[in-house]
Amino acid sequence: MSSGKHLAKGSTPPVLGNDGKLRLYSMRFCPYAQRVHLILDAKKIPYHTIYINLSEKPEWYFEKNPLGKVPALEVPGKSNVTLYESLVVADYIEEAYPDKQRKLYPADAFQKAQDRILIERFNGLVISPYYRIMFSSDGIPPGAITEFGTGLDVFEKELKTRATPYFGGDKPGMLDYMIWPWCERVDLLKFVLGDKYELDKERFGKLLQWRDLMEKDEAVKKSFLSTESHTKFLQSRKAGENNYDCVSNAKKFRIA
Ligand SMILES: N[C@@H](CCC(=O)N[C@@H](CS)C(=O)NCC(=O)O)C(=O)O
Repeated sequence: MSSGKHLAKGSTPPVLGNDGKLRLYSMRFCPYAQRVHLILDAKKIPYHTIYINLSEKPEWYFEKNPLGKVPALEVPGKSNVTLYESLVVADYIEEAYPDKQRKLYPADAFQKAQDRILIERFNGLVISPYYRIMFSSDGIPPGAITEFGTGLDVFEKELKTRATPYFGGDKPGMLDYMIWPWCERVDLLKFVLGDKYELDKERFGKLLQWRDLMEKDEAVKKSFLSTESHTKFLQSRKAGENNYDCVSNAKKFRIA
């Protein structure tokens, strides 16, 4: 699988055969699902991708994830029970595939805990104001833009303190990949804040350098979508259409 189309109500569950590969239920524009693509791609673990139409969810999908959300991961040998919640799934993959040479958390338990804290904090500091700017129905809530900048300040400062190109050191690690999907989408703010909006080059100098480096990372490239592609989907979402198949699939997202 997959044909690349997002499966909808009335579809039948895909038949994939027993090839031992993981199966990732995803949606092409979902940043939470992208987290799991990034981890699987960074660790070079083969997997199938099954895209789900989240506006018209297939009836069978609730057996995969009772919450009806993506991502969900099906593990061979553990039939019909899937794992969901992006951070839980990412941690599972890291622990279940220790033999893969690429370790994404620091070996030191204290440093690992610090990275976990930052991953959790990213939610309130950055993701939450981002969504309030992008999707509030009655205009941009007061303070949301300031809050978004203050949230990014924490990560700018952290990169400065670490004095490494990536949060993970010389290569991206779990923290880099868990925050990346929203950083890929920062320029989408132009959609609501106007074309002139961009991150302040001085205030966010380290983060901008990091963003350029991340775009060249092999795992990032596999799931990367340009601002133009994200904008296409956003426009369809704002028009109430949610056109999940608006960008040709084969080029940008891996199809197993
Ligand atoms: N906390 C979840 C969030 C996942 C999530 O909200 N996914 C969205 C798509 S980006 C979804 O499936 N929405 C469908 C719905 O809520 O019904 C995670 O980290 O995996």
